[in-house]
Amino acid sequence: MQAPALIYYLLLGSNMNDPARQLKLALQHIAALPELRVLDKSSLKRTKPYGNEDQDDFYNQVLKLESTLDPQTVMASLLKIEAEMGRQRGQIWGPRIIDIDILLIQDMIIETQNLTVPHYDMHNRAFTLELLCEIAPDALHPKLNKTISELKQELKAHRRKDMKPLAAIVLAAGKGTRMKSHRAKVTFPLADKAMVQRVVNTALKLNCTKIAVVVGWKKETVTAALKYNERLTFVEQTEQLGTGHAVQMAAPALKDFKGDILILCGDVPLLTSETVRALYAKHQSSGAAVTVLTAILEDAGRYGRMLRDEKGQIKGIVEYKDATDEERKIQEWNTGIYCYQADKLFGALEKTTNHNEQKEYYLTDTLSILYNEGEKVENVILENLMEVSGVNSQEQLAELENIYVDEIRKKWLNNGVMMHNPATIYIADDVEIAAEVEIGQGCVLKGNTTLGSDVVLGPNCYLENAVISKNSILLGHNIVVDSLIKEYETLEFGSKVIKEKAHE
Ligand code: PH2
Ligand code: MG
Ligand code: MG
Repeated sequence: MQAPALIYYLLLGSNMNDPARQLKLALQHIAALPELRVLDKSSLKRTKPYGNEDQDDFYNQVLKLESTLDPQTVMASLLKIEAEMGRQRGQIWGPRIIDIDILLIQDMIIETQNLTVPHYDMHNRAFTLELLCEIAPDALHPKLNKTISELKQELKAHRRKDMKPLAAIVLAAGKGTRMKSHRAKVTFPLADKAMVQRVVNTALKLNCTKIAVVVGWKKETVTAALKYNERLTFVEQTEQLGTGHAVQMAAPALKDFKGDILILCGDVPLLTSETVRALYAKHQSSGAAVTVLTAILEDAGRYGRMLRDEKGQIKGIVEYKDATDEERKIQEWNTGIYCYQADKLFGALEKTTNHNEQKEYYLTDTLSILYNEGEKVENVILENLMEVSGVNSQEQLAELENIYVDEIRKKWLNNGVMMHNPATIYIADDVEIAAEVEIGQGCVLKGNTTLGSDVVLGPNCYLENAVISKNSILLGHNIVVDSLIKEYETLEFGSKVIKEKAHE
């Protein structure tokens, strides 16, 4: 007897190699599968990357299928199409040529190792609900017991309630004299990405709708160091008159902006989005005019000290150079990372003066100004001081890079990757490595490189945007750039594969 046909909804996604064309190809492959019929499809839309905001935009489309095949068999066919089209397994959040996700299969709930239906996260993704709603507004999400159009409405309402708009001002105008270089400091790379790019990425991860980068010294090189993003704007500070003055330069660019503003530093590259999110959460829940990230050290060196009133509330910050001996004993210091209500920030900045030791307009003075106006000043104390280590010299940059790359290596070592003399191995942050991979001494893995399972890299291989499919062996001293190595391939000692574009 013929099994009854099941209704499937799939989401196709791509953000590589002409994604719209990849989706058309995928649709053809799917339509050609036996015992399966394409009944309907949504429009094909360009969408902002979800989860990994510094990637290129995706294209997405939803399909409605009918098939008498069982879910596992359909899933296996879809995975085969992904593989044939050049998708590497293990590429989870990286850019992908094609991603085919099963969203719904009728009202089934399936939770096995290979297949989770409904898709585990579909109710949180606006682009998924948007497209699915075009062709199946009344389909039911069997776990949440809500229709697609209800889920879509809910997500929208949730967003509106939660999200006062957020913007960021990134301070990137300084020269960085102690780098002893003609280059602008924030353009120096830390693990292959300009420091200022890392800071901008953090702002992007927080969904900042506008990011104003304050540039000055060698401004063209700072602009050029940043990947284009429509949320970025550049404002110029022509004279170095202090942090308050620098932030004020962004006022015209943000004059219509009503919401909160993060202040980030272009030379503090390792601040994590989790920390900034915690700062922002405290800022919102407390209703403060400003919330500052502070830290504690027995001897806080030359950092600005936090001043508190008798009730323990922050009442201001005194810069080290202006501080008395008594104040210099204070252990709590200002990291220079803040979240402000936009109008309070620019209001307070207008009231700052340069009557201080350095004849500068200090951003830090806004805290006492707001406190004296009866505004709430809040803080979050940071534990991991590495995150706010600024870079002032080549030595500090090298130190931070070392720490950062070491964390990446540890992550992969703890995921089943074997490394010979790990300290000599370089792995960039967007690299993906399957378990059971062996990496020889001195290997360099850059860009969007992926290693499939059971790959062996001999010593001193250089890989950049390389896809090394599972079970391949690179004997040693190999170079692979912008290329794909097929499954079970062996590269002889010293052989090179360069820019023979993968999948084309
Ligand atoms: N898929 C992901 C992660 N992020 N973003 C967009 N816009 N579209 C996707 O299909 C997508 C994504 C992993 O499944
Ligand atoms: Mg997906
Ligand atoms: Mg998938």
